[in-house]
Amino acid sequence: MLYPIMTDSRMVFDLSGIWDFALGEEKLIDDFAEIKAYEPIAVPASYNDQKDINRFRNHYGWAYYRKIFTLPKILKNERIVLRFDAVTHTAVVYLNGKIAGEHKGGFLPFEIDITDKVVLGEEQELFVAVDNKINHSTLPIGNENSVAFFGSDNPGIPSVEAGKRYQSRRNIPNFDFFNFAGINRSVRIFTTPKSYIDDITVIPSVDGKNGIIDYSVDTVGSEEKIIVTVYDSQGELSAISNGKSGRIIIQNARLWNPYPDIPYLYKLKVQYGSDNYSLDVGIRTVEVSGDKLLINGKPFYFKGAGKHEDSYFCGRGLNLCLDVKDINLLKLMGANSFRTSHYPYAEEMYQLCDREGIVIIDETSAVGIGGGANPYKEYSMHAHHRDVIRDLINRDKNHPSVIMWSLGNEPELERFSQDAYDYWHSLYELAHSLDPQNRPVTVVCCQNDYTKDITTRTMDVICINRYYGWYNLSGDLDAACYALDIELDFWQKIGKPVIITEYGADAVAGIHSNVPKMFSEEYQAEYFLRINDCLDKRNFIIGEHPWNFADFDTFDGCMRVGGNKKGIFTRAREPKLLAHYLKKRWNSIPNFNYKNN
Ligand code: GCB
Repeated sequence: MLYPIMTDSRMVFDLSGIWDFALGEEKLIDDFAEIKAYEPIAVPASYNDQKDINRFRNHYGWAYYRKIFTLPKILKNERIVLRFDAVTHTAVVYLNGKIAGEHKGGFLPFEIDITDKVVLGEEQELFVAVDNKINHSTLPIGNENSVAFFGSDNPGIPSVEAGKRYQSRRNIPNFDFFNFAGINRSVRIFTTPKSYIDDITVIPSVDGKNGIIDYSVDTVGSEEKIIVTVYDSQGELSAISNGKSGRIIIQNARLWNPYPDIPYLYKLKVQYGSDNYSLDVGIRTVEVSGDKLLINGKPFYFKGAGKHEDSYFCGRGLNLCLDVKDINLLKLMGANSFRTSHYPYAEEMYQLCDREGIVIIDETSAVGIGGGANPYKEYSMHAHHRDVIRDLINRDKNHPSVIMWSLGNEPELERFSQDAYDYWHSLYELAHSLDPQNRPVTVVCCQNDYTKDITTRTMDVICINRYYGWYNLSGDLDAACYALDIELDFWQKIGKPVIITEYGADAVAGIHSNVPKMFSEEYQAEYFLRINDCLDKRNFIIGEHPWNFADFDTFDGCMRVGGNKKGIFTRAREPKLLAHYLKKRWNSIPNFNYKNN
């Protein structure tokens, strides 16, 4: 799917602004006339923290957005498309009172062709109903009417049981981040000519000094001719080709390399009839070889963190300023990568990373597939999961910054090991079959009995989240290192590259202790110092992603004090002690050949 841009054939109208808004109930209403009053709300942004009112913060069910707009009559010969970059989690879109489209899944874009549905030059009413409910069919997974993820159900105590029955219906996430909802990303109307470029796919490769771009263009319409031109970063013509698909060879190509090297980008322009579209293309290769992941043929070492889209007031809403700041902080720290834990991020972040040379492990919204039951038999997210993978790859396939796909985070892999294997392997194969660049595929595994988990070891890169010294062997870093070493012996025998995609300790900024006590900044820094010593001894460990880049908001529970505090930075991006240690460490670790066998 192409990102909406303005070209000499395309217009973009941004519908961001203050919209009309009303909170609803569990069920979608039939008649919007029932809504008696609207109040202002900012779009794009989550609605939860825009008003300091409990029913906003902890809302359960549908919410309604309304926007009146007028399109100019000059669009009469154009194709007109309404595009939502992300509505969390389920959306029903109405135009002038009629359903125009529906979408399930809160982190990927969807488009509705409204050419025949809008009246140009007249006021149009756009109405968006948004459902924030999460359950066993959604991604991420929620547990409706169940015990809280971070709570204790105290079974059998009559008063507690009675209290549970008294509780109102609510969202109970099976994951550790706040269920921010609403129109979280941009809403735009864009136009194309009636014959238009529908999609572009590029596959870069390298042949000696030359760069190769294999491309294909999907079009709709009766035009015949397609011209593809490639320009260098100075705007000089590098190569030209004709036709729906082909191979472009760039002599003495400059490669896209991760920061601090140069992430060189070419501009690929496609002309089809009167339609024009242009795309940034980075020439780089990615492959797994033995226990290494190679970028441009060289063993790469991942330095960075798992992140969240999470900020004060906006919730999970688009925050471009914070994206720029976070990438800058990663660069200052000498980092080169992050994982889009635990869902696909806004497209602007990937564009920024293409430009800044930050490597992305691109994750689906499949988090929480577990929690007691056999999710592979008892939950119903299967078909949706396949759709999410298809749409994610379709959206992000051309980004040079995207180096690997993560099918999901911390599913149940141990107790129903064969069911888990069957489920995740069919998705692994799906992802490989869909990705034109055939990047490595993984699923991120939680702390489990790795000897019983038969799935993680079969992924292209093994990604493990480990909390030795925090959730287990708490406060005892000697025992934590001893235990981690035993597990690493196991992975060494598997012979594949391993990334520690999460490890960490909560530290409340400002809590200090002379001896490293849990929750202090000193304990957090000491934790990484000790665990990193273990990682440094193993050549097959090809990356370290502390959890989390910054403190983030999550839902109420007795395990969290004002959010998850495992950040290297606070939620306001102030450094903890850990940030200074990591900055020194990462700035002295090269991108390539950090560990040689
Ligand atoms: C995990 C999860 C992450 C949590 C983290 C924690 O394993 O993947 O979503 O936030 O642990 O801090 O507990």
